[in-house]
Amino acid sequence: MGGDYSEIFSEISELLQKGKARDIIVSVQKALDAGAAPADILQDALMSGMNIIGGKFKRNEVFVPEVLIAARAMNKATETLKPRLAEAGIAPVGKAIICTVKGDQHDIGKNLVKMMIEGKGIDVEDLGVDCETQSIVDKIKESDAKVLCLSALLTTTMAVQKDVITALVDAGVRDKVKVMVGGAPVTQGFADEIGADAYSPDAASAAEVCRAFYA
Ligand code: B1M
Repeated sequence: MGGDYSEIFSEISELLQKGKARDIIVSVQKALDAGAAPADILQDALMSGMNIIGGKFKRNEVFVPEVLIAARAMNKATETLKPRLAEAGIAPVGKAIICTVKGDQHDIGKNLVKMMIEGKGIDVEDLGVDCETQSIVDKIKESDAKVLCLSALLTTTMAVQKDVITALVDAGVRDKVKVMVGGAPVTQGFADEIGADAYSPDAASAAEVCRAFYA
């Protein structure tokens, strides 16, 4: 540990931006073999590459197809990191449910949050993206999950997090679960306003906050 990984990190970032899913797995493995910390690969190679793509997307320098193949490469790379990010040997302490809300297709952040929560020894059921509010409520009714994690990446879909909480109240199951919200446009203030139990700005703190509900 503690070596200079800047060259391999920029290689990974470049491969992510080009959407080279197969090559990126090889490079991530190379970085791991060289002793780079999984959390640094995630932050300084993958997330930084995704931020560059995000900036280009915003400036109309790249378009949805390019972002999609980059996202696919990101998901492949994080799958490679998953076993190394998880804390080994912890028996499951309970169950959580995660999804991206209705109208929202973004899943990279959700997948990272899921991975980090699993790393805390919690079983996570993933309902996917663009998840119907009613199906979330139905799942909560039948499940013994203690925490519901809602991700939203669009200013339009963050409002759906509130709809889910309202639907849980209407169905009489609001007290069954703690609701944690997150995603780039979401803030602590918004979480308070909609009556969520918790907010987290990133995947690592989401895992900490989620784990605390099982204390
Ligand atoms: Co979209 N997109 N996108 N996009 N996209 C953003 C979000 C945007 C900011 C880009 C921009 O304009 N700069 C913008 C939103 C603007 C806004 O609403 N304020 C935007 C837009 C406008 C759109 C479309 C409307 C574009 C269009 O079609 N015209 C469209 C909407 C589709 C839909 O969902 N209905 C769209 C589509 C897409 C793609 C499909 C092409 C692709 C998604 C592919 C996929 O996810 N499989 C995509 C992508 C990749 C992005 C950017 C570039 C990257 C998002 C990402 O994955 N970041 C994004 C710009 C950006 O963020 N730089 C952008 C990396 C990820 C690790 O971070 O998801 O923030 P993030 O997750 C973090 C935290 O937020 C937090 O932890 C994670 C890790 O630390 N977190 C939680 C997330 N969920 C949490 C839950 C928690 C706790 C923490 O508790 C439950």
